[in-house]
Amino acid sequence: MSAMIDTPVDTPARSNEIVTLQAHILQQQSRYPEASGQFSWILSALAISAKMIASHVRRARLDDVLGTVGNQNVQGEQQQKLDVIANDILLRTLGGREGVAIVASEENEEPVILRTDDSAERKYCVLFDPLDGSSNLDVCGAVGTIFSILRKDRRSPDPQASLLQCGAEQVAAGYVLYGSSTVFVLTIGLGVDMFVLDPAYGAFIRVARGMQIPKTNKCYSVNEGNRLSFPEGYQKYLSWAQERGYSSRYAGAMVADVHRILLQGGVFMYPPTRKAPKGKLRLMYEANPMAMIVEQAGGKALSAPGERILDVRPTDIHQRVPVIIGSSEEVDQVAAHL
Ligand code: AHM
Ligand code: MG
Repeated sequence: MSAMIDTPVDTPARSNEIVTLQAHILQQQSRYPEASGQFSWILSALAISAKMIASHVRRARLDDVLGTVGNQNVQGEQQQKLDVIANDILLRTLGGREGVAIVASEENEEPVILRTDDSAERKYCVLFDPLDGSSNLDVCGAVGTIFSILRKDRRSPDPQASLLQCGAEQVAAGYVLYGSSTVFVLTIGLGVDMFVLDPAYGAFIRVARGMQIPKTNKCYSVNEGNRLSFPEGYQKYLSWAQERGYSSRYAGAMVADVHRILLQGGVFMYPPTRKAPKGKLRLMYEANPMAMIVEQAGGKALSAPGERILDVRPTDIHQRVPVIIGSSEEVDQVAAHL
């Protein structure tokens, strides 16, 4: 367990503990004696989904599920076969959890209303991108799942309207990176913790607590092929960074790019382009959860200078937003050029 990063709350005697994601969730739940356990059940559904999707990703070529199914999703993009499989897994695991009222996915035009009864129990909305960066699959590149959890607004008569909350209202957010190992990164608003799937035991093991993004790192992550169609400020920033010897790293999957930045620092951007004047990334299930994780780790996440992603008021569950996210000083540098 030498990779374990401990927060000051761990005594030396406890730092050698082996803690699974399941045990971690129960530990967190025990801090809230009034908790019904519904929220923990939702996290456990996400954990089992992650294991199932990881297994499908590993076998994608063997099972011949690469490529597209010939449909377009609501964004007008080709759905990959594994996009559909991952979406189905999440809908089925979350569907069995009493605490989930509504799920909304990148792959479904309309949110799925699972439960409308307004019992005294608190209910949650779960939003997700089941397989982010899925075009990487055909070349064995990294892909990921991103999720965001909101409280269902009991006062709202329209169940869909209760989804349209600012990212600052999220009660939890996370992502799963299917890379050289399967990594589960989670925040419930008490810092950021990281778990790695041990394939020998089929369990996510906690490897880092209270993660902090380095304040600075001379590295940017952006699709530079679009440079000439970025607003001028972004182009000036790129020239500024290149003059100062910055490195460029771009995986084509936001989960992989943001994960690198969480560990090593730097800035990830998806600016407005001529083709996508509001940027490409989706606010509710890509930008918001990543912004919560990055802020919880001491970084910054902006949609424009002075505009926190987490404060953007949504009007549509599939709306897009420009993204500048990462180390605080690197995000400030981008914003200063805009
Ligand atoms: P997707 O959810 O349809 O896979 O699209 C999102 C992905 C991000 O993961 C990634 O950062 C971006 O699209 C890459 O887009 P581009 O190919 O335009 O650079
Ligand atoms: Mg995506």
